[in-house]
Amino acid sequence: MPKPIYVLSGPNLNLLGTREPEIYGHQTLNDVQALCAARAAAFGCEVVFRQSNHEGELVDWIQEAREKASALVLNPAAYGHTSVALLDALKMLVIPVIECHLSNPAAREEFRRQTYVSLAATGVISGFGAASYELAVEAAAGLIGAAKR
Ligand code: CA2
Repeated sequence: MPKPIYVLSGPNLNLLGTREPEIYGHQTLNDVQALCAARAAAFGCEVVFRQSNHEGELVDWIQEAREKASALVLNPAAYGHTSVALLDALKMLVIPVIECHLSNPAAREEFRRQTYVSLAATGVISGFGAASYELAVEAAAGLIGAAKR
């Protein structure tokens, strides 16, 4: 089995499913975790699934992914729009990086239309709700050469 696919989520996503369901859907982050694990398993892969409200903790996990992950799926949440620290950490990775968003930030407020993370991402998947994560895991599996079982 390849190294796990790291799936990291940024601030406030621990509250997913509790508000703004018209934008973010009804599923909780636990539901999203189960979907990611199932999609990875279909490709013979595992996920390490974590969420943090703290920028530095996300930086630590991105650094950890350099050694321990085969690919990284990252929903940076609001830090995507603000954090040069996340961008700098991502630039040190040689593994595929899939940026993922539940909503489609490009169709929302002006301040959401760009992310620093995109500058270091292999690709971006946005706007499909929880399925954005599943699609991102599938993309990551494809990029590391994992075949569907
Ligand atoms: O669409 C996404 O996944 C976002 O990354 C979500 C962020 C937002 O700042 C980005 O522009 C787009 C916000 C996450 C807020 O977390 C929630 C907490 C409770 C219910 C719903 C979302």
